[in-house]
Amino acid sequence: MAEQSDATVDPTGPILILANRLPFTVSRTARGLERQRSSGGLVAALEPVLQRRGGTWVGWPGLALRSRERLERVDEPYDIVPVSLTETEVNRYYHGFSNRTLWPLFHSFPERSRFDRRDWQTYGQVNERFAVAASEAASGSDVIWVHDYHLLLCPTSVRRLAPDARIAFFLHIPFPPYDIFRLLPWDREILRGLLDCDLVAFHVTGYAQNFLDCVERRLGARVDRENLLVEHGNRTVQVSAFPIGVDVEALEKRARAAGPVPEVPNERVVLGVDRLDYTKGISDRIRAFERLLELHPEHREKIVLLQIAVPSRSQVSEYRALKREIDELVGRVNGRFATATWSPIRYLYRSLPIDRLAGVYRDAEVALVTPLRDGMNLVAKEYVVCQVGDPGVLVLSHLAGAAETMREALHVNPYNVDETAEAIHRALDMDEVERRMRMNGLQRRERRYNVYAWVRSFLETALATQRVLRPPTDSDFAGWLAAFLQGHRLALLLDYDGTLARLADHPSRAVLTADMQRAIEACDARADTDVAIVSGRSLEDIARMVSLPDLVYAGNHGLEIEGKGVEPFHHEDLVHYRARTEELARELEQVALDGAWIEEKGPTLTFHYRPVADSARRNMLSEAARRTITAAGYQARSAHDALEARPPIGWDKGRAVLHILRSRYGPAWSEDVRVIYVGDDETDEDAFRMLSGLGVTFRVGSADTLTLATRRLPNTEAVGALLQWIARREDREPQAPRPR
Ligand code: ADQ
Repeated sequence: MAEQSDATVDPTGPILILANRLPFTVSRTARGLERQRSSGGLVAALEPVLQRRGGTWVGWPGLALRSRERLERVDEPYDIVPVSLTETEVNRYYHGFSNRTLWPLFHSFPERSRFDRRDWQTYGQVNERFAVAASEAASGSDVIWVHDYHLLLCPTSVRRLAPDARIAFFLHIPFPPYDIFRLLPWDREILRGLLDCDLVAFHVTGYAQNFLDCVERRLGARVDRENLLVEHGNRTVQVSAFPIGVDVEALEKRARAAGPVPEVPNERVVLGVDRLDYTKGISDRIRAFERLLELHPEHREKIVLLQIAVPSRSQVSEYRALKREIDELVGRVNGRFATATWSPIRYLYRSLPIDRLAGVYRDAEVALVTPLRDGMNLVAKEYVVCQVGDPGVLVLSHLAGAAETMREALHVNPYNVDETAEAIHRALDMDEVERRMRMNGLQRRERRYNVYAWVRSFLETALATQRVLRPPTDSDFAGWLAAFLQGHRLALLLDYDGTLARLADHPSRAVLTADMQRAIEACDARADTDVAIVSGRSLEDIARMVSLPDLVYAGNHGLEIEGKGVEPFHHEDLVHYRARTEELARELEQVALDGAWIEEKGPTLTFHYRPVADSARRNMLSEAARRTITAAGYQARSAHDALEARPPIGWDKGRAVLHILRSRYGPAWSEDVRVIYVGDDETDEDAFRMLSGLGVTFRVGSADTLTLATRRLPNTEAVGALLQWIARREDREPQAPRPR
């Protein structure tokens, strides 16, 4: 990264920022609405970009605007779009889902997380509202940049409203490991929301890897871990890590300019600065300080823990309880060690203006930044850049994102009170040479990668030409399947249309390529592999299309099954329904207009509307067909540009798969045989559900609909490659059980 300290981003088009809050806080006073500019580094970094490129900031003003109140543009060089929220919305979306569900869960405190369906619904509605406001304001924007955990679903709505927009997301808090994220009842919806972006970014690579784990395991999405890419629908999403920085020059200037600060006592200062939040580890820090005074009495009366805590989220009961806990702890430690002239802890429960804070940072000999979990932690960085005099020492939790880059700090496990106490002792005793070496290293890095560099590198990546995930290769297949298949017999179950053969205008034209046919044959020719084709076509039709006599075939979604090694099966109600289905076909002729047509398959039929040119007309005809099908008591299932009408028999591809496996391998099949199922449409979901946890299932195609399949494959070519790998792979023979 080139060293640059100003906000140079090549100016081209405007950008749109979408964040929970506007860059200022609005309050209602006797004089009307007043706004106070946010002093945070994020606003300071983004404003110059908006100034150069033009743009819009969409966010909640922090209070419910009354009907006639307006937020006038004052001196911002960009547009402000306030999103108004009602009190209930603020409670459910902000205090509720954002701060009581996502915040604790993402910080790995699942026991504090509350899962409330109504909060979730409001969260969705409010996210939609933000997205509508953004898409109305976005025209001409180069990129829509969505911030943080309040707006995880926004990208989906923005993508729907502005399909060609470049959407990028940055998460300011950690992205938790799979085991924790998985606890969220709406985890898959959140992942899909994020994948509607072009770029999804985090502070550190650990969070990016967690995200990749989750999309791979919960959505079956294909990921490239080396290049941090995810395939979603027909797009490739870039995942990335950009550790946020601070406005180094401005802070340094403040630290130099600040005079003596009244908050700083005469003793040597050990400093804690945080929002009052249970993730920040304030209680454990106080306990560690207490332990230090026990273990090293020589520090008594010479040092003070200056803890400055900004009130935060006091509407949430956990935060009020935490406030009480800290008050009591401070009282206890002070009561225990205080002398006539000295108290060990000075505790300020308030915010300090940034100029004063810079002076406090400058004068503290040790900073204790010991969160139990933190996305990055800016206090660690602010402390470092304000060390303009005799350098102090940073004690840093290894559970803060900042620990990934701030290597010269003294790292501690914040839960380990003894270790933290010893680290404070070491910091207080450290000689100047070591302190200078460590602080110089930390400062150099923060200068190089300041908040402007952060914005610049984020936008460069967001605007870069998009990369495409390469098709899956043998090494992917081996990674997914080799250990699973090792030494076992394989039942390979394959759908036909859209899986083995590309979809065509007419079913008769959806033919197998010669390569695909050879690959299927080669799989079945292996002594350890049996292939079955499971299709919605009639049994006779599917057997003719594949033309490999040794396979098992299931036609009509498994209502009829025949082939080598299985008990032939024809559902007992078939005869009864055949006549009824013919009747339904005649009724459907009424709506088979403009080229739509009916494929009769004996007991089932398919209404094809692909040839209907006009899309409004298509919708109308398919809806009319759906009504006719359901009125006849049949199930209407969507297929590719078609509707399947199935008699109301409790039978589907899942049941068919079970029949094949049981009749071929016996009731203990799930122990003896490995199962792979590959399919491309909604009717295959029944098979994925049946095999969930029992086999490996693949959903083929670029549709980004939710699937129960284990993994996704992009197209029939990828299926061909998979089958070739299965046919060719080396595998040891099934092992005989070891003698006891
Ligand atoms: P926060 O959880 O708010 O941010 P942090 O990064 O530490 O945590 O930022 C806190 C900010 O508040 C700092 O700029 C600090 O100066 C200021 N502050 C704290 N106490 C103060 C006080 N008493 N008076 C005045 N100012 C005070 C979230 C994530 C972090 C991530 C940031 C940025 O939780 O992990 O680093 O976003 O992405």
